[in-house]
Amino acid sequence: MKRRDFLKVSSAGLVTAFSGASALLGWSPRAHAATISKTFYITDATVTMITGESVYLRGFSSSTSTLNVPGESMVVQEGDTVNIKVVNTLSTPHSFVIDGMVDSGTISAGQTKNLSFTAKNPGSYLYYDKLNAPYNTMIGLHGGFAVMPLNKPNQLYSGSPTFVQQYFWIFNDIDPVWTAAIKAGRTPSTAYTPRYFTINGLGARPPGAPGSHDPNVDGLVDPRSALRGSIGDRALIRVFNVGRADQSVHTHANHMEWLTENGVKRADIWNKDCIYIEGNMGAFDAIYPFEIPSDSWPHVTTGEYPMHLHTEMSQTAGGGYYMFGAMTDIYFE
Ligand SMILES: [Cu+2]
Repeated sequence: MKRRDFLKVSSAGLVTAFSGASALLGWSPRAHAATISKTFYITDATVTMITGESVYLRGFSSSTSTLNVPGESMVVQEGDTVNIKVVNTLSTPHSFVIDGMVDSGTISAGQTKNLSFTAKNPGSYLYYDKLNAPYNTMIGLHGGFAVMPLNKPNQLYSGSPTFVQQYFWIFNDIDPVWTAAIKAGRTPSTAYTPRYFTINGLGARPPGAPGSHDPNVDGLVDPRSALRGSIGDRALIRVFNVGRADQSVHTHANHMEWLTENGVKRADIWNKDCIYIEGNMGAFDAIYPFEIPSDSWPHVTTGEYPMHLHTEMSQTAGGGYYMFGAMTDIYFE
C-alpha cells in the first residue's frame, strides 16, 4: 500500500492527508515572470476523527487518491501566468474561484477544466469552490494562494514590514450532521453545531494522546502551521477562517504586527497578541516577529509557546476532548 493510500484510509483520526510537501512555503524571488502550472483533483473521503466519529469531506487534492483539506498552498509572483487544471472526480458540480483573478464557472461531474490567468494584486487569497455557498467551501474545498509583489521578495505589499518566512493558517469548524447532509445532496436544515475545529485541516494532539507529535495528524507540530525560527526570523502569517464561528487568534511570547484585515491594508500597524477574525471567510495578515519574549526573565531566546483560539469550544473535539481543537505551537530555536 502506498503511503498516500494509507493516509486516505487511516483510522488514526486525521482530517487531512498531508501531502508531505514543503514545510515552509517555498519561495524564490525571480526577476522575471514565470508560468506556474498546477493540477487539483476534486476528491472526497470519509475520515475518522479522534473521537472515532466518521466525517465526510471534500477537497482540492494533489492526486486522485488523496484528500487534501485544505488544498496545497501556492505562492506565485505578480505577473506570473498561472495555469490550473481542475479535475472533478466527483458526481457533483463544483467550481474553482480566486476572487478578482479567476472563476471557472461550473465544473460538471467528471469534467476537467483548464484555467489560465495572470497573478495580480499582491496579497493573500483563498482558492475555493463558490457553488452551493457556503457549503462547498466549508466541507473542505478551499486552499491558500499568495501573490508576492514584483521585486519585493520579503514584503506582503510594496512598502510593508519585511519577513523572512511565511505560512498560511486556515481555520475551519466542522458539523458532521451538515457534511452528511451535503454528501446526500441536501441543504442542511439543522442548527449549526460545530464539533471539530481545525488549523490547516488538523486538530491538536496533546502530549500522551494518540498521534501526538506526528506531523500528519497533530496540528501542534504540523510544519505548515507550527512557527519555527530563531530570533529575527520574522514570519508572515496569512490567516483565513472558512468556518462559521468567529474566533480570536492569540499568539503567546510575542505580539503580532497586524498588517491587513479582510484583504484591506490597515492604515496603522498595531502590535496585537489577539486578533479577531470573522467566520465565513474572515481574513487577516500579520507578522510574528520572533523577538525575545518581552516578559521573559531571564531574556530567553529559545522555548516553546502556544497559539490558540479564544473560544473554549474551538479548543475541543466532539464536544469534549479538550486541547484537541485548533491550536499550534511556536518554537524559538
Ligand atoms: Cu490566549
